[in-house]
Amino acid sequence: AGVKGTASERTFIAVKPDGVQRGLVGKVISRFEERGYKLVGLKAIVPSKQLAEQHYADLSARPFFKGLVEYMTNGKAPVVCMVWEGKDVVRQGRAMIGATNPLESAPGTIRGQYCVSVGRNIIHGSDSFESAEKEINLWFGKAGELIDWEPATWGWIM
Ligand code: 3AN
Repeated sequence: AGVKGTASERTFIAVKPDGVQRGLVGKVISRFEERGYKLVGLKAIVPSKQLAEQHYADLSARPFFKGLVEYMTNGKAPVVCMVWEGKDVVRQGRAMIGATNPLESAPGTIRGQYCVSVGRNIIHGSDSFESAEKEINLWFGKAGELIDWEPATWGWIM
């Protein structure tokens, strides 16, 4: 996940199947691009049950876990997986996404603008640098899937 606190910090962001169904992939990408972040990985996949269970392992004891895994993996739409890079991107990503509880997600945030249900909250973002490392490895484990590149604007942003 790059180096924490530097311009090389990385986070894992995923538009979940409800966000893909609702045509919000472009909006999510635009928000991160316009903020000044760099897209270093992108793919659409229907995750295996094993992958979804590993991703949400911390929630395995929760009553909604089974339904959550089913909704992530049923193939009614893919999950659009991304890795974004830039200064403080883990914490900024969470701030841009907004709170998990829809009643607490501020109107300017992604969730605050586009959703009302906690079980259909369109987007995932790593909640810490350590989670980002784990999730990037989990979803983008294969060599060559992440691209190091230098945007012409980088020096004007970071
Ligand atoms: P966040 O996605 O903001 O990090 P977590 O890690 O507490 O929040 O929850 C992960 C995902 O589990 C949520 N994005 C949501 O899809 C689902 N989820 C969380 N709480 C509930 C709930 N009470 N009922 C249904 N689904 C939930």
